Amino acid sequence: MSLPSDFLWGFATAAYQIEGSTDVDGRGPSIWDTFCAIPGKIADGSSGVVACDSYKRTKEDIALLKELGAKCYRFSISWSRVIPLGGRNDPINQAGIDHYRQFVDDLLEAGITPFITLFHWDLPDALDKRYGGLLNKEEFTADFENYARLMFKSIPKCKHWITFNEPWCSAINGYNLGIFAPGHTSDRNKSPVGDSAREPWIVGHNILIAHGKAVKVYREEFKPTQGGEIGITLNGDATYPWDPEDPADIEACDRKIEFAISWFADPIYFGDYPASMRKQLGERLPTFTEEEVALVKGSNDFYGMNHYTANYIKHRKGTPPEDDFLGNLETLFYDKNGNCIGPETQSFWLRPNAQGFRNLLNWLSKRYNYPKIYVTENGTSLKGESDLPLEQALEDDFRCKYFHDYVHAMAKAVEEDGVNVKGYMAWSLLDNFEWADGYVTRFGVTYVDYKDNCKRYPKKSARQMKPLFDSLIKKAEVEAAEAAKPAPAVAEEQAEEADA
Ligand code: PNW
Repeated sequence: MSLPSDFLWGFATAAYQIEGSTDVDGRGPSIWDTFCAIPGKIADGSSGVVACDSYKRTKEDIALLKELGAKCYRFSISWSRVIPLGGRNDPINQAGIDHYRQFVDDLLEAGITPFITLFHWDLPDALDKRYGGLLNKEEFTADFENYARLMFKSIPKCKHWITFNEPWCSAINGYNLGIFAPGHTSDRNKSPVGDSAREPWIVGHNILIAHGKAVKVYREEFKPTQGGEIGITLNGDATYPWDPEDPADIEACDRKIEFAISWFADPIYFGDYPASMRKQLGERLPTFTEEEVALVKGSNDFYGMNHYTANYIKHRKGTPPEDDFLGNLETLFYDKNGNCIGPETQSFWLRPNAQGFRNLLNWLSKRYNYPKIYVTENGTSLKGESDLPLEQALEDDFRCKYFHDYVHAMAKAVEEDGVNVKGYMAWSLLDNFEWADGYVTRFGVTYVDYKDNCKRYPKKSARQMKPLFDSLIKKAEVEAAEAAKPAPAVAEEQAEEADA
C-alpha cells in the first residue's frame, strides 16, 4: 500500500475527441473542424462530427464512470460552444455554458471529482481567421483570459482547472510538422503557410502568457472564494542514452526533456527558458519581459503530467537544421547494444516502458522541487486493435499490463522516491477521435462501436482499474494510525529513556 488515502484516480477525455454534435446548440466551428475538412489530413478521412456522441450522452458516460469506480474525471470544454466566435467582444452562448454546468453538477452528484481542461487544442476557428489565433500575443492572450474568466465564474463547483493541454503538441504538431490544426509548416507540399523555424516558439510563448493571465484571474478573482487549484498539463517522454558510455548521449537525454517539458516548465517554475534552448535557438526563441515573468513564474498550483512512452537518445554532431525542435538529437527504439525500448503499439510514437515513467517522475520532481503532480493522461493503443472482432477487442491484456506496470512504477516513485503524485487519470475513458489518426487508433478502456450507434462496451482494462488502485491506496484509518505512531528513531530514544 503506497498511495495516500486521498489519492484520486479516474479517466480523461477531450471535447473534440468525444463530443460530436459539432453544430448543435449554437456551437461555432473550431480549427479542428476546418482542418479535418482538408483532404488528406486525417488518416481515415474522418472528423469529430459524431465522435462518441458524448455531448448527447453525458448521463450514460457518468453512469459508466460510476460503474468503473472512478473518483475523478478529466474532460475539456469546447471554447466555441460557450463563445462561438471565441473573442472577448463576441456573443456568449448560454446553451453551451448550461451544458457544462449541468455536466459538473451531475458528476458531483455521482461522487466524481471534475478536472476541467480549458484548452485541448480546439481553438475557435474565427480567432484563427480573425488574427492568426495562437500566433497573435495581444489578441489571443486577452481572448483566452476572457474565456477562462467566464468559465471560472460559470462553474464555481469545479475545484481543479487545467489551462492548456500539451502546449508542445499545439506548437510543434500545429506549427512545425503541420500534422495538427491549423497545419502550419515550412513544407510547401503540405501547407501554403507556416515557418517551422519560428512560429512554434512564438506559439509556445503566447500559450505561456495566456496560461499566466488565466492563473492570475483565477487566483485574484475566484480562488479566495472558490478555493480550487489551477495548473498546466505538459507532455513528455522518458529518455535513455543510446550509448550509456557516451557522455554526449547522456547530456542529450536531459536536453531532449528540456526541449519538450522544460520549454514550458522552466518559465513556470524559474521564470525563463532552459539555457540549452536559448543556446540552440538564439533570438528565434522569444524573451520574457519583466511583466511576463511576473505572470508566468510561480503560476502552477500543481503540475499536470501526460506521459506515454520512452526513447533512446543519440546526440547529433554539428549545427542542427533551423526547423529542429528536438535539441539536435535522434530519438530511437533500439540502443547501441540492440536493446529494444518496448513492444510496438498502434501509435508510431508509443512503446511501453514503465521504468521510464518512474525515472521521469524523479527527473521532474528533482528539477522542480517536488511539486504536487497529477498524472492527467497515461495509456496505450494496441497494434491492430481495430481489426479485431468486438469479443477479442474486449480482452485487451496488453493494455491491462500497461496500466498495471505504469501504475506500479508510479506507486514505487511515491513510496520509495518521495515523489508527490496525488492523482492519476487514464487515457482514455472511451475509444475516440485520435486526431490525425482518426478512429483507427483506439486508446479507450471502453470499446466504442462506431458502426452500431457508438455503443459502449467496457474492456477488461476498464474493470481492472478499481482493483488495481484499491490494492495500492491506503485506507484512511491505516494511514491515520501510521501517522500517529512515533517515528522509529524517536521510539528508540523513548525506549532508552524509559530504560534509564
Ligand atoms: C495526447 N506524440 O496527445 C493528447 O493529449 C490526447 O488528446 C491524445 O489522444 C493522446 O495523447 C493519445 O495520443 C499526444 O506524438 C499526441 O508524442 C501525440 C504525441 C503525444 C501525445
